[in-house]
Amino acid sequence: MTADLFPVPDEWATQARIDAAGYDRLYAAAKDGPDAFWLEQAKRLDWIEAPQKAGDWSFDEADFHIEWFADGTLNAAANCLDRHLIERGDQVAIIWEPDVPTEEPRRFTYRELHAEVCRFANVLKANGATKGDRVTIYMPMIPEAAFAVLACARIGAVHSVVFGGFSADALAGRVQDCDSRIVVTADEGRRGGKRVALKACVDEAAAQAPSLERVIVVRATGGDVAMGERDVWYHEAAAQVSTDCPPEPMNAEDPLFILYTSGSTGKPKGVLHSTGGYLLWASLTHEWCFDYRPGDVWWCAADIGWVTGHTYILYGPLANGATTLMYEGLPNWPDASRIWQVVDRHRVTGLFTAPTALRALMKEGDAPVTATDRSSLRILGSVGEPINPEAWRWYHEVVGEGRCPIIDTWWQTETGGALIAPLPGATALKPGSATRPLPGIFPQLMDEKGEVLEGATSGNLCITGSWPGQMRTVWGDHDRFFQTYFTTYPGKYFTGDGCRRDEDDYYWITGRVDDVINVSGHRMGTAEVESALVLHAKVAEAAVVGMPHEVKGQGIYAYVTLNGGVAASEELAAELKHWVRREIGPIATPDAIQFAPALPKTRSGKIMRRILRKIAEGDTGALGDTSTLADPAVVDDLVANRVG
Ligand code: 6R9
Repeated sequence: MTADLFPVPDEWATQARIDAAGYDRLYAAAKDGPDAFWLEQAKRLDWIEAPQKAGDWSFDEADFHIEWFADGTLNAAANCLDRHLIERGDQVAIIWEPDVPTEEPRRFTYRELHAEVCRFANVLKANGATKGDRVTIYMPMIPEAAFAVLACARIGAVHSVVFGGFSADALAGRVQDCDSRIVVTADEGRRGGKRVALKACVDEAAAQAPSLERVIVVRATGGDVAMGERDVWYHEAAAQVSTDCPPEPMNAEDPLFILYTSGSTGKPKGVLHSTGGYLLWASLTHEWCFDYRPGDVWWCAADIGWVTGHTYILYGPLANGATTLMYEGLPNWPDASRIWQVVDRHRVTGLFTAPTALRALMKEGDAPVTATDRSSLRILGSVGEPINPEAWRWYHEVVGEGRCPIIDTWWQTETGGALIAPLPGATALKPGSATRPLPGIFPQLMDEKGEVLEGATSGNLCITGSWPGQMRTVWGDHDRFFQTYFTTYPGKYFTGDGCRRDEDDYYWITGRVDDVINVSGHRMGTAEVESALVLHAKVAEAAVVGMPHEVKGQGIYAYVTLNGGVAASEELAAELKHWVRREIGPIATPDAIQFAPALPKTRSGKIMRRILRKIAEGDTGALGDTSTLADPAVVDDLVANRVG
């Protein structure tokens, strides 16, 4: 397969921070002298005690450990705020664009943001939060969400941001898992003109989360909420505290945050990131990949409930002293021009979004794009799922008018920041490829037998060594961390992704090879959806697989076996979709439900997901070997009654 090559334009090669030779130099330096390389890179952070040690790690079972800059001391919030005050105290740090376009944006300079964060930190302290405590943040995309995150970092509390679209049950599980005593929330959220009752969800979650003692409520919409014993209005508490709050000195290895993410088995895992290594990776990759320079207006159009929001709305840009835009709403509301209108309104220079958003916008045609100016745009990024070449080209040609490099960044919650991505001044682009590994990243492709594959080939993507932004553990379950990522291919970090490497050593991520599906760029464990389904009184058994979806990338296809005597019906299918939505959240809503008298199982009782995937994909002519099935006739029924 030959793909088009988009060489680095001359003006990029000459003006970007890193050109092709620069990339080669950095890559070689990180490989040949990692300690010196990383200690040098670490100087971009402001250390209270500068580290003398770089990486100290082993992926082997006998000696498993991962540490970076372990003798260094710093504070992440001070790196994002205090150190900018002298040089750029009056520069805008955060631009907040409201859901409703007729409302005024809000802007916070570094000085103002510093004061707001200190105030928030003092409110947390006044409510008992101390270093090491876990604080759950369940917020809409309002500035106070950023204040809360940075306030935790300032006092050394570990934040756990839970996406505002998750249900009360999902929230309760996450609060309990890390024993949060404090939840920060808002009365309501707003998105696309609709309101989300966040505080009411917290109340519901509290009933199942005995660790929860205090709920700090930001008044965002002014909507009616019930305030009880454990609840505190943020604005009332804020009026009682000062804006003076010294940053807590933290060891580089002290935890900065937990972020729950879906895996192939069990409940979502609390991915834990460190203070020093994570912050360095966030700052470095934001500069490398997006050629960040002073004066840029950077817009990462993610939600802070996902890792992309953590790294590229907050920590990376703010550590670099950038102006970062935070948007409350949806890219296509009130109409398909909105995202480009926001670009024009704030003269955005760099935009970072997901293929699913691009595909949805693409369907509306070019007119909503071309009706806008977009001349401020210099660079365009993509993240969250493989970008199909058609969407890539549209992004490049229609949105960027051929002028802006497309930076397709491959990474994961676990990796902290981008690992495989082009550098705009260094890397020729191929539509659909995340291109080349960043300096310090050593990928390997493996076959099913555990052999390393060389050259142009396809296999399972591993990373052979550690990098500063790597997760440090699964909260409360270090063994699960080791088992999940380091046992499939001993001595290597296994990503869970499949990947092709071409003759130019370019990497093409093909998607998950485990039971994780990627719906609109959001990770969803099929096991989670299955557990939600079987909680319903009428459901005996459920198996969930991904299916191709034009806009979402993957959709959720659920096979459901009903309890004896229960009749299948359209109404029941709708009820089950609603049920899952309530149990987990709207992003988990199945796109298709097929009622099945039985599921295809091996004689040992294992569900043959391979067959279920094929049927969901509509690829029923190539089901492969079904001879190991306990009852091959089951498959005929499934094929005959496929939904869609
Ligand atoms: C950052 C983020 C991680 C999974 C990852 C992979 C997929 C992310 C991608 C991509 C192809 C890209 N993924 N970026 N696949 N090209 N540029 O999305 O983190 O939510 O943890 O998801 O997303 O499958 O393993 P997370």
